[in-house]
Amino acid sequence: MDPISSPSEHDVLIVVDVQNDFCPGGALAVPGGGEVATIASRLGSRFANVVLTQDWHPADHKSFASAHEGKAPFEMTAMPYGDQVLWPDHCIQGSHGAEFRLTDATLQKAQIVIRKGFRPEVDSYSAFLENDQTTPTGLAGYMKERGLTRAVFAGLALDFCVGFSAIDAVKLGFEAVVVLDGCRGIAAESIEERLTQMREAGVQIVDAI
Ligand code: VGL
Ligand code: ZN
Repeated sequence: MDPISSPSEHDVLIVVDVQNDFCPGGALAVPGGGEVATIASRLGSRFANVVLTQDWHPADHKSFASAHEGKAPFEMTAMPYGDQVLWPDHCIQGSHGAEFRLTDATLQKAQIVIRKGFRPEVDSYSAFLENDQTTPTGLAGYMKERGLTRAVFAGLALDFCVGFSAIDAVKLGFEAVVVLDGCRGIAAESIEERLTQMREAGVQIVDAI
């Protein structure tokens, strides 16, 4: 069954990190990020199950360049779990930038909000596993318990949180679909890299329209 036009009760729409800081005017603005809310809303109206993720960092989070002396945003650093991009301060817990930029319809439809990136020492792109590749967010258990077997993704950013979420979904035994026109990405190079990795992992990439 086509998950976009007629999702089943086993499908879940996962709306990734559609928050003020990832939209124009925000601290880590994704080009065109503000356009995602409308498409997420339209998609969400067709789904019985909607989950939101929310990037949710403490002010001293180690993924922030400001936490590393002499480092600037978008430089790299080595974390105990591997290489890590350093970001501008963004999505700080309780801040305006961390609030959702979604329609009321989507917010009301959401059944659970998975917050991630709240451990100061570990970043978390994927909605399932933090960047150490071992700490679970709880989403896989939630989906299993609810009989949700296929995850359909829209949101921000395609090359980071959406991409790694979809790849992890497949690794964890779910089907994964990314709605390309329901996503926006940070940079052309990382978008290409992630699209290739997603295709290799067996993620289905579709358009909503
Ligand atoms: C994200 C970078 C840092 C994302 C979150 O939502 O894609 N990217 N934190
Ligand atoms: Zn973040």
